[in-house]
Amino acid sequence: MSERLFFALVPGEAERDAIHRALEAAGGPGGRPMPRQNWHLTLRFLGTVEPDGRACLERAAARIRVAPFALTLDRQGSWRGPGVAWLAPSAIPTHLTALNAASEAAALACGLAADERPYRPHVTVARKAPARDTTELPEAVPWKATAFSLMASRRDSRGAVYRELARWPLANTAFPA
Ligand code: 2AM
Repeated sequence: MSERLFFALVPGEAERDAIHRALEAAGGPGGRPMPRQNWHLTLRFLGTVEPDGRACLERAAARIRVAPFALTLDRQGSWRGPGVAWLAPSAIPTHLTALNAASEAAALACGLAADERPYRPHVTVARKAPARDTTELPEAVPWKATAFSLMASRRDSRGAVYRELARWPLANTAFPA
């Protein structure tokens, strides 16, 4: 059965608590809030993938070597058209860029089309949100990225439901000491 897939960083409970606090300090996410369990930072959207494609992506992901890294969500804003309210890092760590590039390479190696759009790392916190200028978050969110995940997305009557299919630890060597 085909599935809609994406690679993502999945926040731990500490990060989720920090996102929650940051949203409270900022006066709420606006619009239709994304439920806490849905928060994530997409590394590469993969679209609809058949089981063979998923197996290929999992093999390719298992070969990705990027060390763990820290990032800080310190900005909030929205995209007018889709009404997406988001939190984002103002400084994009080189390791996040590397992980996006490695995800792109995995997608291409598995026969998916290239993603031509610039990578804009963000955590969607609401949909149908009113337009707002990009501003600094009153409380920044520290995030320790120690793993990345393959996620499946489907819609039910309440909106998007995400499921983690696989997770790989971040490590820059095949056999960490
Ligand atoms: P969004 O939160 O900004 O909408 C699962 O749907 C994840 O993949 C979400 O983080 C979503 O980003 C992203 N996504 C969904 N459709 C996409 C598309 N066509 N191109 C890029 N990213 C997409």
